[in-house]
Parts: sequence; C-alpha cells; structure tokens
Amino acid sequence: MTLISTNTPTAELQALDAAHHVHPFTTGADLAKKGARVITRAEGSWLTDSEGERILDGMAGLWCVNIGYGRKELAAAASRQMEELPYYNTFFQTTHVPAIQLSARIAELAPGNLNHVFYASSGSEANDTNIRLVRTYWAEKGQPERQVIISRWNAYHGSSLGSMSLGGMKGMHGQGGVVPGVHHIDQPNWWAEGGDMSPEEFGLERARQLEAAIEEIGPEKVAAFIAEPVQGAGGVIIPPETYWPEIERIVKKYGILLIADEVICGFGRTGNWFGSQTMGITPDIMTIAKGLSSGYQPIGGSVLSDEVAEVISGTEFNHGYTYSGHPVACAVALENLRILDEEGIVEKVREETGPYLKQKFESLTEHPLVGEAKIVGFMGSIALTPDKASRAAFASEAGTVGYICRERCFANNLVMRHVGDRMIISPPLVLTREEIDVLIARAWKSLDECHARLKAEGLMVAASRS
Ligand code: PXG
Repeated sequence: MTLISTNTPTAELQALDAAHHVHPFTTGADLAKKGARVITRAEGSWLTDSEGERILDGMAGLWCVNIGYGRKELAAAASRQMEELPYYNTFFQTTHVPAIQLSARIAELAPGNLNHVFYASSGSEANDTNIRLVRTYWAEKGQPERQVIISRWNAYHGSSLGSMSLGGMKGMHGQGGVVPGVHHIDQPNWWAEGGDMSPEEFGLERARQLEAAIEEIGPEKVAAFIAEPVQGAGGVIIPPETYWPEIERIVKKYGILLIADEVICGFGRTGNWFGSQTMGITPDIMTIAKGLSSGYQPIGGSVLSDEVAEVISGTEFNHGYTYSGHPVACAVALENLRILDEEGIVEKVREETGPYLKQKFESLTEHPLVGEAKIVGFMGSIALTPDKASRAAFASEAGTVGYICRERCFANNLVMRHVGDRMIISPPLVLTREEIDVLIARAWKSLDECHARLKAEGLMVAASRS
C-alpha cells in the first residue's frame, strides 16, 4: 500500500485518488483532466487545499457545516462518547442517553407538535424511512390504498433509490429507474418558468397543480406531499409568497400528510430553526440531517407529529438502520445544537449577518450578467442571463455558462456552485461581515471574468423563447 499524508505532493494524491476512488457526481473524464482538489484542513469558513491555497467556503461543505469548521467542542464530545459507549443500537426496546437527550432537544426546538424522532444516518435514509412510514401510517388507519406521494420536478430528496424517486431530477431517474407510486408536479421557479405571469399568480398556479394532481390520481390514493420549504440543490428556488399558503390549504382540504424536507433549510439556514417556520407551514413530518450535526457526524432523521407517532406506534414498524441513533453522532449533534443556541447563531442570521448578506448579495443584480438575486437567511442564488429584461436563458446548453462561472469562482478561491445557469451560495452561518465582503468581491470578480469570456466566445446569446 502506498503510504500518503497531507504533505504528499498534490499530483501524487490526485493520481492515487483517480485510480481507486469513485466520486459522486463527477465524471472520470473531468478527474483525468485535472484531478480533484485535495482539501487538507478547515477553520471557521475557510478551507485549505494541498497547495496551501485558502478558499472561502460559500457552500458550507454541502450545505451542512452550519457552525463552521474546527470546533474542538464537537471533537471532545465525540471522544468522550467513544470512550463511554462507542456503539449500541436502538432496536428491540433498547436505548441510550445521547439518543434520549437529542430526541428531547429536537422536540423542544421543532415547531408545533413535532415531538418524536426516528433516526437515520443521512437525509436519503430519512426520506426512505418517510416513504415506508407514511404508507404504514395510512395502512394502520385502515386506508392501505393511500400509497402515492406527490413531489415536484427539480426537487432533491437524496440519492438512494427511494429518496431519489421522490426527488425530481430527471438525470437521476434515468440511471437505474424509480420506485412506483411517486407523482411529480411542477416547481415554483418563477424566473425560469413564470412566463408572463406575476410571481403571485404563478405561485398560485403552481400550488394548484397539487390539487389537480390529487383529483386526477384520486384523493383516496394519495398519502403525502413532500417538498423542501426552499429548494436547495435545485438552485435555491424561493417560492413566491402565494405558494405555501395555497399548498397548506390543499393539503388540509384533502387530509394528506405534509412532509417538509428540512435537510438543508433546518438548523438556522433560513434565519429560523426550521424553514417551515420561515415559510409559515405546519408539516406532519420533517426530514432532518446536515446542519443537525453541522456535518461533523453523519446523522439524520424524521421528526414526527404526535398524531403520526401515535398511529405508527400502534404496530411494530419493521424498519431501522444499524446506526439509527448512533451514540457518537447523537452526542456530537447535541453539542452542535448547544453551540447554535448559546452563541445565538440562528438569531444572528435572522437579524444581523443575514440582512447584511442580503443587501450585498442583491447588489449583484447590478452586474450585467445577473438577472435576479434571491436570498433567504444564508441560502441564495443568482440567475445568469444574456438579457435581463426578458429573463432569457442562454442559447448554449443549460449549465454551460454556470460551469464557466463556477470555474472562475474556483480559480478565485471561492466555493460557489452552479445549478444549470444559476449560481448558488449556502455559507457557514458563522460567516462574518468582513467575510461576506470577501465573498461578494470574489463573486463579482468571477462574474466579470465569466462575462469577458462569454463575450470573447460569442456566448452572450439568448435562446429563442419557446
Ligand atoms: N433532502 C435534501 C433537501 C437534500 O438537500 C438530501 C435530502 C439527502 O441527504 P444526504 O444526507 O443523503 O445527502 C439532501 C442532500 C448539491 C448536493 O450538490 C445536495 C445534497 C447532497 C449532495 C449534494 O447541491 N443534498
């Protein structure tokens, strides 16, 4: 075996990586072309790579490092728990202190009557749980024909077969197929799909697709509607204000369960503990992961209302993962929640740094490439366009321009992702005002460089409107 360390030359690390490591969402051709960037350390909101470059992490890892990197308290919590009880399961009527304590704490933080947690190690697993859970719920209520879960195109709910089927990413559905019983309606993305409607009209139109779908499928067959309060991986799509109230009306009218996928929105991202609070909705189930432990340990779960938990407890739910409620992950999550709370990080996002970031981020619309800039709390996106007035897409294949922009960000030591031709940010919630200024300056510079390249290559061309 080749022994390596963070001091091994980058090219050697990259070659060994490309030889043996299969990466998610990465093509072999891209890896062969220039290798993967090797991240060696991180502190606060800053990453260091194997070349010694310092990179501002505008994505908090994958939307998850809410309290920032390098918090020794979490390492200490993990170490303490590993020494005391490194593992025990929560199956067959056993439990342990970290799982008890974390469940009670989540019940305190979660809105309304969401008081019960079923654990998983990721958002994907938690959403797989939700599929089985809502179907079991209806079977227990004597309505086993309620099987269909309605979701949205361009939603992201995970990568496992079940959660990916809930998601609405066509490129994922095409690889390996989907599970039956999921129906997709259109997303509330006004910029790209709103046509001549006002955002308010469009929000209603998209919400009412839920009612039409329920009627078409047959209300007696529909189990649940699942949605992210704000779509994340789909490009940070903040719905028009009319959308969520109308969805709630429809869900209540037909008595179907509402699952809010809070994997990204939860734990402060939108300026409240949960995105459901920001959007004013009352779900029956919330999916949680990511910010629950700030990514320091893999942990996720489904938070259930009193009513859902009571119905499920009427049977033995034959479901669970070896690591459901893993004691080390629970101990680390608890410490993370303590820091988020005691350091007032969620309030800061709502009242101080969030409004500051919003003001700076929205100023990006003054850039010639930027059509709209939308942000809630610490998750935001900008739409790149060759023509702001008509909200035109580029004539080039979707994502071409976004990719060029992302490459410029990368070169300027800013992690800012692209989704198609939208650029997105989701920085650590501890980002300071000074760091916000750096983020905006680097984004602006990258946009300038991208714009220059588009002009030079004749890519500032609008697609014809279909
Ligand atoms: N729900 C939502 C809303 C998510 O964003 C999941 C579920 C699945 O969680 P796990 O822990 O199984 O990954 C997610 C994950 C991206 C990106 O590039 C987004 C996610 C994961 C990886 C990449 O935007 N979201």
